[in-house]
Amino acid sequence: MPTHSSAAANAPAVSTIFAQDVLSGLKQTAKTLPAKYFYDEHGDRLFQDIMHMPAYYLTGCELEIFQQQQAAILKAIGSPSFHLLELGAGDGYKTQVLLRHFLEAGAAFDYQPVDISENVLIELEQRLREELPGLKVNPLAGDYFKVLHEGRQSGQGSKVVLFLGANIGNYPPTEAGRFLRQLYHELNTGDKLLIGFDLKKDPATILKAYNDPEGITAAFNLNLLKRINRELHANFNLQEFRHWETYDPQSGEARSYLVSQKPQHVFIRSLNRSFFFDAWEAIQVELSKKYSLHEVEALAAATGFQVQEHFTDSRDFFVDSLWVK
Ligand code: AVJ
Repeated sequence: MPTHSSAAANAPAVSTIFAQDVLSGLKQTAKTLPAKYFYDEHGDRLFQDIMHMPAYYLTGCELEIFQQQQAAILKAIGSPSFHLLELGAGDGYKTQVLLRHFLEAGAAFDYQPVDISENVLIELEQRLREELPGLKVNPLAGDYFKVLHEGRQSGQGSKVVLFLGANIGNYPPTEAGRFLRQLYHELNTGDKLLIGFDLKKDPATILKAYNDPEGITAAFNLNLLKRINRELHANFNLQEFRHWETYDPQSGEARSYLVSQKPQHVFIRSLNRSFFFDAWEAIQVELSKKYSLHEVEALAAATGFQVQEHFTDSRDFFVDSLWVK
C-alpha cells in the first residue's frame, strides 16, 4: 500500500490542526515545534510550578506592578464602564489583583478570559466565582482572534484588552507586528490594550529563568513530546532528548531547544510518517523575546497604537504598557 496516497484513510488525525502543525514543524530542515502546545493539563501544572520558582522573576514583577499600581492603571484606563478581554488568561492569578481593585473602585465592567487551554479556564472561572462573586465572568476557550472578531459584532461600549505575562515574547518580531496590527484592526478608536513585555536585563538573570537546576523548565519543554506521543500516537523516547536554553543579549531572544542525544527515528502514527534525528540535532520549541522600552515604543508605533503610559516594576525588569487605538 502506498503510504503517501492513503494518508487520509490511514491517519484521519492529520486533519487536526495539532497534527498539521507538528508535521510542518518537523519536516523542516531546521526542526521546530510550536510552544502553544505546551499547555495541556500537565503542561498547565508545570507552568504554574514555573511561575512559583524564584528564578522565574516575570510573575513576581507583574504581580508587583498590579499590587503597587492598580489604582494608577484604572485611572489610566479612564472610562467608567468597559469590556475587559484577556488574551491568554491562564490561571488568572495576577489578573485577580486588578479585577478585585476594579470592582472595589466601582468600575462597571465584565471580564472575558480567553485561553487555548480549556482546563485552565474551568479552574479560573470556579475560583473567580468563589473569590469575586460580584464579577461578571464569561470565559471562552480557543483562538484569540476568533473571539475578538465575535466580540466586535456584538460588543458595545469600549474595550480594554489585556495581553499580559510577556506572552507577546513568544512571537518572532515580524509575527508580533502582524498580531498587533490585526488586534488594532479588531478594535475601535479609543479602545485600549495593556500589554506585558519582559525587558532586557542581565543576561545571566534571563538565562536562569529558563534554565532552572530543578529541571522544571526542562520537564515543561519535554512534555510537548509526551503530548505528541499521547495524542498523535508517537514514540518519542524522552530520555533521548535534552533541554537546552540560549539567550542572545543583542536580539533579546531566549530560545529553548530539545536536542536529540543520538541518531534516531521517531514514528508518529497519526501522521503515518517517521522522522529522522541526527545526533545532536535540535528542535526549536520556544522563543521568549525580551524588549527594551525603545523597542516597545517602536512596536506600538509600527502597529498603529499610541503609548499612553508604561507601568514598570521597581527593578525595571518588566513593563505593562498601556496603548490606545
Ligand atoms: C508564558 C510565554 C510568557 O516565555 O516566559 C516559561 C513561557 N517558557 N518558561 C515565557 C515559559 C518557559 C512564558 N510565557
